Amino acid sequence: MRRIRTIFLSDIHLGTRACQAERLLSFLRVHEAEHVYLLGDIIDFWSLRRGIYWPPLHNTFVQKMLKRARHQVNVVFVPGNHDEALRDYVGNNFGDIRVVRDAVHVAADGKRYLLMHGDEFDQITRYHRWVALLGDIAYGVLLRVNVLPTWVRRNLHLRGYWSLADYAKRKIKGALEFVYGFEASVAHHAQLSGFDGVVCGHIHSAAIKTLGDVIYINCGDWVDSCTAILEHHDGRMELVHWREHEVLKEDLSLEPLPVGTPALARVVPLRRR
Ligand SMILES: [Mn+2]
Repeated sequence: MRRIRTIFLSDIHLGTRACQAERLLSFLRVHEAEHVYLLGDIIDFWSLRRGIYWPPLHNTFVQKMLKRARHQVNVVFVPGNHDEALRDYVGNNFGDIRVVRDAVHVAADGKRYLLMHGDEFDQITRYHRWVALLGDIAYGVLLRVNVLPTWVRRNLHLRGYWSLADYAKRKIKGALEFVYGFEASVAHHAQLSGFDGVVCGHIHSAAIKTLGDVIYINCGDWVDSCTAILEHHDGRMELVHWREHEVLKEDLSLEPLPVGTPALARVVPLRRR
C-alpha cells in the first residue's frame, strides 16, 4: 500500500466498453490518499445515451469512492463534458462526495493549483458540438478496433498495451497541434488567474510540465493510457502509468501462466473426463 497525499483522476468514462475499470481498481487497491479529485468525464453519459452498458466493476468504482468519502477522505468531483448533466448538481453532495464546478488545491509545498476538467478550452467542443460528437464516435471506433490486438497481446503474454487510438493521436500532426494548443491555453489561463499550477483532463494526454510560469498537469485517462497523478507528502507531483505488469505484480490471482501454456487455457479450463 502506497500512502500519498492526493490522487488526481480524470476521463475514466464509466459506462463505455473501453473503460479499463479493472486496471483502475487494481491501482486504487494499492494507493491510499487524503484527497481524491475526480476531474471530469468520470461517467460517460454521451455513451450511455446510445445504450446502457454498466458492468459490476463500474459500480464497484462508484462504491469505492463513496466509501472513501465516508471514511474521512476528501473526495471532490468536478464534472466534465461527458458528465455535464451533473453540473446541475454543483454545490451538492453525492453521499460524502462534493460536486463543484472547479476547485483549488493547495499542495503540501504551498503551491496553489487550479483544478478543472478543461473542455472550456477546447474550442471545437465549445462551439461545434456536432463536430465534437463526430470526433467522439470516431475515437470510440478506434478503441473498439483496438480490443482485438489487446486480447491477442494479453493472451500471448506480451507486455504493455499497444493502443491504436494513442498511436493515431500521436501520429496525426493536427492532433498534436491540438494538444499543444490546449495545453498552452489552459496554462495561460491559470497563469493569468494567479495560480502556481493547473490540473485538468479532457484531452486524454497525461503530462506534468512547466509552461511559462505555471506547472501544467493533465491526468490522462483510463480508457487508453491508464494514467493518474499523485501528490506526495512533500508536494511533489508524479505521473503514474498503470501497466499490465504492475497489475500482475500486485494481484497474485493474475499470475502469468508458465511459458508454453496454450493461450486458450486461460479462458477455457481444459478438463478430461
Ligand atoms: Mn472531456
